[in-house]
Amino acid sequence: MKKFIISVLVSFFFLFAVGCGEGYENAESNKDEYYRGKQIAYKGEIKLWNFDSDENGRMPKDFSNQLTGKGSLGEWEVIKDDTAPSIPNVIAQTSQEYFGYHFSMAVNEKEIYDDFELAVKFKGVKGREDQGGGPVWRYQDADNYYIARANPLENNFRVYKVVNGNRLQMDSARLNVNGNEWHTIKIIARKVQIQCFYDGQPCLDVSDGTFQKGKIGLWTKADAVTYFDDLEVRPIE
Ligand SMILES: [Ca+2]
Repeated sequence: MKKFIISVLVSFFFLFAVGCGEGYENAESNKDEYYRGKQIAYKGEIKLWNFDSDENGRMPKDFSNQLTGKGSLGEWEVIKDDTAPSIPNVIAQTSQEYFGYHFSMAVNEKEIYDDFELAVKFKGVKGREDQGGGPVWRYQDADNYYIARANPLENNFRVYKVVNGNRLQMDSARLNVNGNEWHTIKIIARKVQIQCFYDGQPCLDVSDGTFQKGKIGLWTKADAVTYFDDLEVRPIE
């Protein structure tokens, strides 16, 4: 009985300490054992995009406006935000047109990454159909890439791959995603292993080898108005 009580208490501790519900356990069988537990060895330079010296009202330097699905391009622009993690600027997706299956992206055209640690801060501002967003990586073109996003309307955090324009969910975790607050999504991509963190907590973990390297960017869905700041990438061995 005592053992049972202790195990229940431990389970509750992990449930609340980790902050990610269902989904993480489901991913256990997908873990890439070779990379699990291996120390991360960094290489090259850390790149940081804080958008603070980019011109307001325009797409930041070296980024392009991209779209998967229906409708017209989103409206990405650098704007001032007093709550920005690095002031004065953030990059924002401000279009509120709703087209259904419609993913709007700001893609960096300068850098190509294979294995890396990527972090970005985001704030879900509004959206009736959808809110929130997240980073894309190993982007080949507007129909082929990986993406992880957190959604304040659904209170979940998910990782997908988009192949030939079809979005396929790979893992999901339930958690509280508060709108109008800044949160951090971090991705560690090592060969086929993909780990996704929400506010520092490991939540999603999958193994997939569809894309080995590519561009990085930012992503929103439907009519989500979302701000992003401090996109940082650190290449790893
Ligand atoms: Ca900034």
